[in-house]
Amino acid sequence: MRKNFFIIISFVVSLVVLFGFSSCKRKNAKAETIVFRLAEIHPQKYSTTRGDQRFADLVKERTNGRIQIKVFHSGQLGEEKSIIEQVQFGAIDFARVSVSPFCEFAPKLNVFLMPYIFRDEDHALKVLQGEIGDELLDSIEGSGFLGLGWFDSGARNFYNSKREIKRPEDLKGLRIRVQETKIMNQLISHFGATVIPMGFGEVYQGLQTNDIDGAENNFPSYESAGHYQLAGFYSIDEHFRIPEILIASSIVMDKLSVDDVKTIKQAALEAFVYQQVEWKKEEVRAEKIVREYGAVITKIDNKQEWIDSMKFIYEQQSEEMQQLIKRIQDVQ
Ligand code: GTR
Repeated sequence: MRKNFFIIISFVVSLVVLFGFSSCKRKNAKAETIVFRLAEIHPQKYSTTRGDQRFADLVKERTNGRIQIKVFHSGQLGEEKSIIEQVQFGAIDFARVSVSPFCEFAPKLNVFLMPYIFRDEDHALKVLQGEIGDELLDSIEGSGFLGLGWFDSGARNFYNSKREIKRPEDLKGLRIRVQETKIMNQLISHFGATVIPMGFGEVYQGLQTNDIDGAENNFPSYESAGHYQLAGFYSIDEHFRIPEILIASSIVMDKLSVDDVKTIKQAALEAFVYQQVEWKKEEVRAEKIVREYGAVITKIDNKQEWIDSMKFIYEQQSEEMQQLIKRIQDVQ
């Protein structure tokens, strides 16, 4: 009887030990590989998506496969605004988004929504890769995000289905889709256009159903989303150069070691260098496609007139913003 009692006890103990060990092994196995999700609204072939993938590959390589990032492209995880919210509460780990919808969460970045803030592409890249770019990335911390790096997005231009836009007043009466951000709204409605905020993924349909007459974007977005087939008047006025940003969720990043975060940041910087080169090629390729399709591409004659017509936005900015603007303008 006593012997049987001991056999039962030792059986139970070994079961407990065995179970404990295997579950502990499972936990370790889980800690070994972490799989994160990165949200991207552009299709797989687009340069930002390829930049995201380069970032993911570098992280995987440098952590020996321990940290894996799966890129969900083509808006599989939703439109940018909702992606950003999900990153903030940790439901999505990483995202590549335009700075415009992100400004609401990181107000200093509104500086990139100042029209004609950059003289040209080189000026923009110098700022993003320099002290100011780093400072602005750091300014995001504390808002639920970690700013990892910038991607290039060139210049945004107006396009529509009705007529050529040569002067700011030609925008009058048009229904123009805008990104969901205050400054853009304010700026475009100033010219007598009706602004219609909507997600990027809805623009094609908006043009098709005539809910909107046009929008504004760079050549690659105009081309890859097929907008050129429905809104064939594209005017190169270059009113905005709004960068793209790679963000991570602080909730998620706080669980990683300092070394892992360092690896992730470094990978993002290298992905930026790669994407910049790809971006230049993509701009040329996209412009060629839309021209060949027969879109009417108008190079505006008097850029100064456009610059002057948008100056009022600068005057409305706070003292702190004015200083930041000046620092950016002073970068040579
Ligand atoms: C593109 C940008 C997208 C998105 C889009 C838009 O240039 O790459 O992330 O923000 O513009 O207009 O919504």
